[in-house]
Amino acid sequence: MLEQKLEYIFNKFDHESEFDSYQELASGHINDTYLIKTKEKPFFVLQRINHGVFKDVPGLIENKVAISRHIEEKLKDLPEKKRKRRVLTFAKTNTGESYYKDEEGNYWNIMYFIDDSVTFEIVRDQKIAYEGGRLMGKFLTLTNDFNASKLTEVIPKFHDMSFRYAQFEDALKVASKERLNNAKEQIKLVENLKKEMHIIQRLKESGAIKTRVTHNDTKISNILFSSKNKGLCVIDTDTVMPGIVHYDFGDAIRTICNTAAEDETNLDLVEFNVDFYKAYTKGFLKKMKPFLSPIELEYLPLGAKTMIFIMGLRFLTDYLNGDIYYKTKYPEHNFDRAKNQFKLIESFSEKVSTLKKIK
Ligand code: GN1
Ligand code: MG
Repeated sequence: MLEQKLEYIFNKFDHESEFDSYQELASGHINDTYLIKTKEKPFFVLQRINHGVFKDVPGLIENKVAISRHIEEKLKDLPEKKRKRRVLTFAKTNTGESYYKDEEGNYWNIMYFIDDSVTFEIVRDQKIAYEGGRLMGKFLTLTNDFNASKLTEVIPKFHDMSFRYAQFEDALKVASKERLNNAKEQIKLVENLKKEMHIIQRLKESGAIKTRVTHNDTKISNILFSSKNKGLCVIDTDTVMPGIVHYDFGDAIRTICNTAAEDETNLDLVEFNVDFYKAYTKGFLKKMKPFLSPIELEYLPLGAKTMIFIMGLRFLTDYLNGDIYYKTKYPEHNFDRAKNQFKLIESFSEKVSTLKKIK
């Protein structure tokens, strides 16, 4: 049934390929993503965009197509084959659109699958952290001259701390007694960190930190590596929109420096890895340093803490709301994710004086 549906959607796109089979790529929390295997390569990635979460899907697709084109133009000196491994290429529908809207109102888009590549959920090797940083830094340098105000804000206030606190405070009012009671400790922590967790936002609002094109979902699983572990291509550009460098630096650090997966329930395994922070930062700044002001640089460590925190806050909020936003695999999944992120903050805080020396 699903197979037939996917084949039907796949054939709405202009790629001259024949559908063979599919495989679900289940690591995302919002959209549905499938690898489409064809009779002859290339393979494709077919994605159903969650339009409950993303209210302006055409705007989202326009954003990512425009960013891909911009990067492609920057890489035009590379041979085509190589270039197509460094930037996402989207296929158009048979009628020339960048997305297909099906009879049920679902939006679909297709990318060419970048073959012979790997992704990671957890980093075990410093070189991966370095390469991840280099690639993210490169992504930001290549998009640095793109006018961010031309991008649709696909989720308004996505990383806005006051907005996320307001959602949390609303969730406290509707949460079940049981969940409120379970999360007592975490709720207290959120309240205690309120002032510190607004520092970066205040700097943004005052103009001290500039707005630029950012990816906004730079977790390690959104970085594609070659089979030789070289950073290849930044993927999942759904949330590309105006932001600040701390969002992308911080969200990558959140996953790269966590010694466990974001939903690991054994919190003894969750530690902040300083060596990976060093390696990521080295790779990132190799590309990005010339584009950063002293104040942007100075606040990178707090940016990391802020992004770990905001994800913990959002998972906790969703838990209190009764799991209405993220995909979950079991009832306490969001709560486990929140506890995991807050444990990472604790470990980060123990090591912060070392991190501040890394520039
Ligand atoms: C969501 O769907 P996915 O996995 O690409 C979320 C990100 C979070 C991430 C946590 C639109 O991303 O903000 O960092 O989960 N995306 C949205 O893993 O909310
Ligand atoms: Mg994403």
